[in-house]
Amino acid sequence: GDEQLAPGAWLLRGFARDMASTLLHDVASVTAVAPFRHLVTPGGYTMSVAMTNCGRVGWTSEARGYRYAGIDPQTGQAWPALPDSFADLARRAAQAAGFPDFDPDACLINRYTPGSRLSLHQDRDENDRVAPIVSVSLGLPAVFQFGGLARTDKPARYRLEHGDVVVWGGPSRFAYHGVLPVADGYHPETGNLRINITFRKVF
Ligand code: MD3
Ligand code: FE
Repeated sequence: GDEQLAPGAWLLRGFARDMASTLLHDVASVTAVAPFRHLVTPGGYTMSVAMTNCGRVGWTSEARGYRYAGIDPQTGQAWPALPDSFADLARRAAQAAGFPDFDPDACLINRYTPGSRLSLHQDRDENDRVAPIVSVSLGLPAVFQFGGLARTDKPARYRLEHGDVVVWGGPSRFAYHGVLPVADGYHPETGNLRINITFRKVF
C-alpha cells in the first residue's frame, strides 16, 4: 500500500513497475538526442551521477550556479519532448498522492553506476513552490536519505526499488535528501545501473 513518509511525501511502492520497460525504452530515445553527462558543480566538483533532461526546460550547472534552460548547452538544441509515457505516469502518480492537475515542464534523468551518490541537498531551483516533485526509481535499488528542512536534521533512510514512485509535495517539498553510494549488482532491465527520473514544475 501507499506509505506516507512525512506530511506531503508519499511512497507509492511498485507504482511504475508494469510500465518500467516502456519508461526505459523512452529514456533511451531521450539519451539518443541528449546524452547523459557528468555535470560540474559551481564549486568545481564533477558529479558521480550522470544526468540529462527532457521537457520544456532542463536542469544544468554553470560556473555561476544551477539553472533551468530551454537549450541543452552540450548540443545547442532544445531538450527532447517529454515522452507520453513519462507525462502519463507523472500525472497519475501526483493524482494518487493528492496533487491533481500536475503538469510538469521539466524532467531530470539521473544515471547511477555502482559507487555513484548524491549528497544531501534541497531542490530549490524551481520557480513553482507549490507543485510537487514526482520521482521514479528504476533498475538497481538504492538507499535514499530523507531529512528535514535543516541540513542538520538527521535523515531517515528508505530503500527505493525498481518501479517505486515517490511524490514530494506540501511541507516535504523543500526537505533535504540524498542517495547513498549505489551498491554493485545486476538488474535484468538495466544491468548495473540505477535510473531515477524526476518530474518538476519550474514555471
Ligand atoms: C525530496 N534525485 O534529482 S529522487 C534529484 O534518486 C534527486 O536520483 C534523487 O534528488 C535520485 O534532485 C532522489 C527523490 C527526491 C527528489 C526530489 C525531492 C526526493 C525529494 C525534492 C524534495 C524532497
Ligand atoms: Fe533532489
